[in-house]
Amino acid sequence: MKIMIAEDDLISRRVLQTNLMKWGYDIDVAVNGREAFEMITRPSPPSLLISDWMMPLMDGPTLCRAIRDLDIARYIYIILLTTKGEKKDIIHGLEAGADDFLTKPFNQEELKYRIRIGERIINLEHRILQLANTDALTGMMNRRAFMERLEQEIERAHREQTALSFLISDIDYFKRVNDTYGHQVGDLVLQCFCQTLKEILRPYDFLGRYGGEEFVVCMPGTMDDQARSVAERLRKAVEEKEIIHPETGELIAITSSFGTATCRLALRERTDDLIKRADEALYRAKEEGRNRVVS
Ligand code: GH3
Ligand code: MG
Ligand code: MG
Ligand code: MG
Ligand code: MG
Repeated sequence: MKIMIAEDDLISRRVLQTNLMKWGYDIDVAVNGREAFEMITRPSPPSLLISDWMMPLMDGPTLCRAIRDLDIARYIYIILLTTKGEKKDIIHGLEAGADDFLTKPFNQEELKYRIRIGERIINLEHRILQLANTDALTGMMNRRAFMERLEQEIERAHREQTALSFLISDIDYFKRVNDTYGHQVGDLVLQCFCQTLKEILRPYDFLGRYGGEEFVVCMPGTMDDQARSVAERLRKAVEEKEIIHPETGELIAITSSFGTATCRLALRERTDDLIKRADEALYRAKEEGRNRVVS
């Protein structure tokens, strides 16, 4: 876990640095509030901040408030260090968004265990986010998380005028798989299907489970021809994949259909319309006989 120290006093900073290193943490150091704030807005911010109250340029409570006003994905747990032990100061610090505080001079062992409390909360948050965003069966992004990310990517595509394609895939006659082999084997087939897609996708493409046996892929920076060829590679990989029945050893063959659509930048196309076009293409792929890609 990465901890940031924001402290203008050299001696206090050194003591904190030494102890945090001894306790095994990664450390970022800032010598005043403004520097701390700037570092926090950069990529890979710390999970926990230990901040002095009195600092030049920006004091601890102001730093707290500025961090809480930021739109960042992860919560930063803040411990304020203060010589101000009075109730009204403590309330002021907590009001500004601090999670905890220690009155200087403080016991280093106490700090160690207060950091532990912060770690527990951060880990819980991490776990909750993971559960909220992940599909339990496949481990992929669930529909909600995917849609959130897709919205962001479409916004970016419009802002930067870069291509973006989207595809939706649906396993053909999946109900038969369930009917023939049972729901548990159906689940396994879903996992294999998803894994097959994932292996072929490029690092910047992202995959989500849209519904039962429907998966969606966002391909940033991808034009329509490229999107079709990605979909075609996925289709072929699924067709060629040999899924082995875990008990009987039988080979279970599946195919899948794909609809692709490329975002219409000139029309400032919205997410709903892009999905609708891909969905209509998928519908045609089914109509035209399945195991194919339609755009
Ligand atoms: P089509 O080619 O038209 O797509 O036919 P299909 O049978 O795949 O279509 P349909 O959408 O009618 O059936 C999808 C089936 O997927 C029905 C549902 O029971 C099954 N299903 C949805 N979610 C799960 C799941 O999590 N596990 C399993 N085993 N089956 C699921
Ligand atoms: Mg100070
Ligand atoms: Mg169907
Ligand atoms: Mg289906
Ligand atoms: Mg379906």
